[in-house]
Amino acid sequence: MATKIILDCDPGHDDAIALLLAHGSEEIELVAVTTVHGNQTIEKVTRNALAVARIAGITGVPFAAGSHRPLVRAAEVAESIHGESGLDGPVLPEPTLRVDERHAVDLIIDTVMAAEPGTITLVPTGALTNIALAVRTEPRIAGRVKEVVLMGGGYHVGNWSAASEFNIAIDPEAAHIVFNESWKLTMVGLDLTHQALATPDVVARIAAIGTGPARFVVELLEFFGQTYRETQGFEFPPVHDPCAVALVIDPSVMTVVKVPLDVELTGTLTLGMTVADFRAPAPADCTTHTATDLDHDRFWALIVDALERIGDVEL
Ligand SMILES: [Ca+2]
Repeated sequence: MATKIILDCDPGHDDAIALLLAHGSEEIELVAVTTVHGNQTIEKVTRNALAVARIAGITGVPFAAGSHRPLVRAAEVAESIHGESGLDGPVLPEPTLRVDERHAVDLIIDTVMAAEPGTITLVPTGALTNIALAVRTEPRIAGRVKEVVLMGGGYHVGNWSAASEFNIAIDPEAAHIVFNESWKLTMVGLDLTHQALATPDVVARIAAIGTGPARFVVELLEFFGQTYRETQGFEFPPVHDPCAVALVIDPSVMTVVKVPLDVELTGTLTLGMTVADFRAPAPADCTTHTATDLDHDRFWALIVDALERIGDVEL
């Protein structure tokens, strides 16, 4: 049976690919999409999510807009990576889906509380503001979700600072709430996602699919590749967010280890760092995990499969 997920995202080039992967996978049932400030403003990322829905042919799934800023800190956006629109590169169609009237936090709570316990997986690929607010508003969701599989953080690597990853760094307080909840949590961080490089052979395989959604992904990767080369010194861009979706589709696509994790809130150099304690075997009551090693070929095969299953979509 397909795993039901709520994708909480800030599209974002890699978020857009994560959305396509979730939609195109037989192993996933996308039950809601929620947006959060991050790569761009909430208005822009919500519009982008709806445009991707049209490109992918997603219908019948509620899309709700969420938090416009972090819990405590001033909002930051990643314009240097994702451009002025948050999804620069491809020409985006006008969205046809209308955004849900509910706030993302309410849609998350409604969806989890209405479902059978243990059936909904939360997949956050942006700042954790919505997820933190949802579990503070309705604490019972912590015991009702199946698990949280998030893209963010890293145990050795940072990108927004030397020690912190963007999604965690821009709202560390929210991340602290989410990492310290009682639910099972898996961090798919930069140590893992920096292995998910869109190498030229991968881009060629996607281009060869020849459909509208595949062309869209190639255009995303071209823009993303350029900004990653210019601002981060990467030869090929790491495609972060689909890694979290891939783990839900196929747990054998990466190695995951149980390890105590926490989020630094007071460091002067390390604010927003996700600290993993690898000193000893994790205690029995540890609920946090981190991904370590990616099967690169298997990962990209999942993306190609999903795009082939989506096929061509009439715009
Ligand atoms: Ca993202």
